[in-house]
Amino acid sequence: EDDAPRDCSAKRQRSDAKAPLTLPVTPSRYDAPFPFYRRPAQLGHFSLDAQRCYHGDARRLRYYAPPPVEGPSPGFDLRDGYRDRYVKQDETVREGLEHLLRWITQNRKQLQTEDKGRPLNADFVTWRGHLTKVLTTPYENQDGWLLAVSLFRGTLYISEVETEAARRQREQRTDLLKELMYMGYKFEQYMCSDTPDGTPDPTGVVNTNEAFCIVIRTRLGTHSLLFSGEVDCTDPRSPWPDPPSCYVELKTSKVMHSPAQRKSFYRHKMIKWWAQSFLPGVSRIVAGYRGPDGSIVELETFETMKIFQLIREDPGCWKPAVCMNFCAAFLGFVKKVVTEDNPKLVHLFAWEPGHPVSFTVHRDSEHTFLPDWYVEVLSN
Ligand code: 0WD
Ligand code: CA
Repeated sequence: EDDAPRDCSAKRQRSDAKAPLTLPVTPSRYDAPFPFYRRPAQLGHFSLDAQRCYHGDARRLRYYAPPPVEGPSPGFDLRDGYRDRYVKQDETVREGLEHLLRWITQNRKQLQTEDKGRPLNADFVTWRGHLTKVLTTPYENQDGWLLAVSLFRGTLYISEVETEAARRQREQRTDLLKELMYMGYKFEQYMCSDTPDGTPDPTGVVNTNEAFCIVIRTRLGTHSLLFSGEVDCTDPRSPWPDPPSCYVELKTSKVMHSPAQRKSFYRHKMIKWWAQSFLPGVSRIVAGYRGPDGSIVELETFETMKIFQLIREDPGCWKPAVCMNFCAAFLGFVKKVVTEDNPKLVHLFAWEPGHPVSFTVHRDSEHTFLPDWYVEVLSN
């Protein structure tokens, strides 16, 4: 009965002969109509607790609870608790796709297809954050990336590998930057409650081990995608009450004083905010603007679907269609290059600003990332 998958991989191998070795990244190459992107559907969720342990439930889901009136000076002190009420996730632990793979094994039935050789009904499995990096690549001129890919039973798994530069930056992070990172999490605590009608408790501890993640299925062009992303909170009073549009993404940014500052914010920061929320269909982003003393001076809500209208007036700005067309091209490139179904084989796709995307091949190396337990469960 498993003639079909073998046939399919044979076809893929034949086209391999013509597989290109690099993929260009120049925005003008991808300046075409917006590609097909199916409305993202939420398949499920999971939580990571204060010890970073997985639970297949919504125990870490929080509720959007903004201060009474949106306007100036909600009076949040984002530095509060940095020294004495902060538990930081251990960043030296490389989790890879682990939590998402666990969710997949526990929800196999709803992901199955007729095809016995292909246990998951998806071309790609990855974290949302990895796709965000791909989307913003045509406009990125600072940070490169490394994405490891393995083809296993008909599905391509994409898992990020930390670059040397990113590791150095992480290890040499200044105190100022560490505090800024804390302030983003503190803002979430000021804006979220643990119950739908509750009020935030800013006296509590900020623990970055905790997370609520949703699992999304969608399609970009010819590529079906299954990915997971962490969401900050759901709005019980959302104008779009169904998941995933009910979620609200919380962000902080430096308060702006001039049109030039706002223009630069739209060009360089908004692209990341847009890509991150657009991918899973999160409909709103709430920005808290920080004053120099670390207090929030103003809140602003952005509707994800209206961001392209804000940037359209600036001809030098990024284009959502370029981001999506590049992502579709990258996924197509990966499909062409990675054709051998083998969980121990890793193609490492690398990109540095100013260069095209290239790749290297690693057999049975330290880059292998699909865990044995996962390979075993999906082989049966
Ligand atoms: O170990 C790592 N270096 C990474 C871990 C890198 C990227 C993600 N992750 C983890 C996250 O902690 C999360 O549990 O994977 C899970 C899902 O990630 P995602 O949603 O695909 O990632 P992304 O969209 O990049 O980030 C979403 C949120 C961030 O919110 P902001 O507002 O900063 O974009 O996940 C959190 C963060 O709150 N987050 C992290 N939390 C702790 N440690 C990290 C990290 N390294 N990266 C992102
Ligand atoms: Ca956030």
